[in-house]
Amino acid sequence: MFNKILIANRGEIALRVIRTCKEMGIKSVAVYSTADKHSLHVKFADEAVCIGPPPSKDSYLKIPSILAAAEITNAEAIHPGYGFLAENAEFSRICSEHDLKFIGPSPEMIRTMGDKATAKATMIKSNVPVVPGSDGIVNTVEEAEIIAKEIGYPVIIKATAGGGGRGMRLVNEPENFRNAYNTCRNEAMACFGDDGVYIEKFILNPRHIEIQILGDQHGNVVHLGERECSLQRRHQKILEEAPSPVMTPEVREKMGQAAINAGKAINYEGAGTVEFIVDKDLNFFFMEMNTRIQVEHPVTEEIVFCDLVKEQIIAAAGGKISTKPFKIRGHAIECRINAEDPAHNFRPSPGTITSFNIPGGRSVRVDTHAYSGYEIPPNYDSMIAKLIVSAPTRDEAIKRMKRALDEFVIEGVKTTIPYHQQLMDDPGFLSGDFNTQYLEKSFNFNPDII
Ligand code: MV4
Repeated sequence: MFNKILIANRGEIALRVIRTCKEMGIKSVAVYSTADKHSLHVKFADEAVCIGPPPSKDSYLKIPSILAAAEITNAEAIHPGYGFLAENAEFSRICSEHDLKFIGPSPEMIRTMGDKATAKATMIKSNVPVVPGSDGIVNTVEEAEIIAKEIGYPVIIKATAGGGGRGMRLVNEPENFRNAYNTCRNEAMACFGDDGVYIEKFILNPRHIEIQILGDQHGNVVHLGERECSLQRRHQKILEEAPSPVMTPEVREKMGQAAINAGKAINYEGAGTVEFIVDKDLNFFFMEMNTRIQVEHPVTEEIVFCDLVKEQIIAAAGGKISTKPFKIRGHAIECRINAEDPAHNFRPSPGTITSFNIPGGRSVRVDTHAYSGYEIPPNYDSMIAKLIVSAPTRDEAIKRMKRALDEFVIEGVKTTIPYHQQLMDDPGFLSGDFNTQYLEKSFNFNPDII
């Protein structure tokens, strides 16, 4: 096992990794930009190294500075968290070249899943259901147009280098196809330096359900059930829960096996997530695989009683992941608390937190790097806390979440707490009858009833 791990990240996820390191008896090294000097991840790590000024490109994305921090502290492994360098194949490669274990998959695994057309082709070979469409990237507009006509409109054009909602174009009718195709390719070239695109049938109003998997160097791949992630705005998840309110044991078994096949196809190592879009008849189709620990991993932890970061570290050290069949017990919900103003189109609200009261009580978990007096820098993601509750049933979890949201007091900055409070009373949310379009199309936040 490692003696010392450097965490190449900031905020709540850096603190989350430090906590598991402590419980495993592993020393932790935090890195921080000058803007994060007073963050809790810096205070609670065994050592901390400043790696540069506030802009991410000069600090958390600056590979030479991170390697230097690992070298001077004698760290043996690097945990990348999520975002920043977590899915950077070059970083994974450079770490191993410097005798540092990257806690995550190999460069090849990251590359295969990072190129969405390659990922889809890999899934087809492994019997994972995919959305009907082109056989990989298309070469000419003529070929693309024929495929669109065959699968039938509406179709979606996706950049192979995109993902997470970036580089996509919806086409409702044949007249608009050529224009959309050219625009999509040009934007893909400008954004990613790769203009490869592929075509898919557009699935109307799908749900987003993802399966958590774990893999190790001994060929074990297990799944830990699903997370319901349909409640999003502009491809940003707002609330996640597990299990999904629409899941059945039969579909879970099938989706779980598909996710295991996906992981086995690339000898996956560590924690990964296989994302599916799901139609109203519960047909599911592979979308993307995320080769990292995700923001919403705690809802899985709370219902399967497993520390996913611990499993990541064990897998990276060459150990065996827990393969005992996981049992799902109860229901967990996570609300993302962002320093944003929901009354003004979620505009970021950085600044000093003048008062911070964290909820507590039974089965309430708050993952945060913030505290009373903490100054939220304007340079990074606006998520300042994750509030996770669990209970035997979904109804009880919702009641507990309402209670916990009422106890969560944050003053000095605007937050998404009032938005979540209204969501907890929303009939669509309460019934579980929602999809990826629900928050933007059907749920109306009323800023006057806070
Ligand atoms: C789709 C789709 C409908 N049909 N593909 C958006 C993010 C990326 N992971 C894939 N996305 C979608 N792909 C087909 N063939 C609808 C979406 C989509 C979506 C997916 C998951 C969660 C939220 C979403 C919001 C809008 C569109």
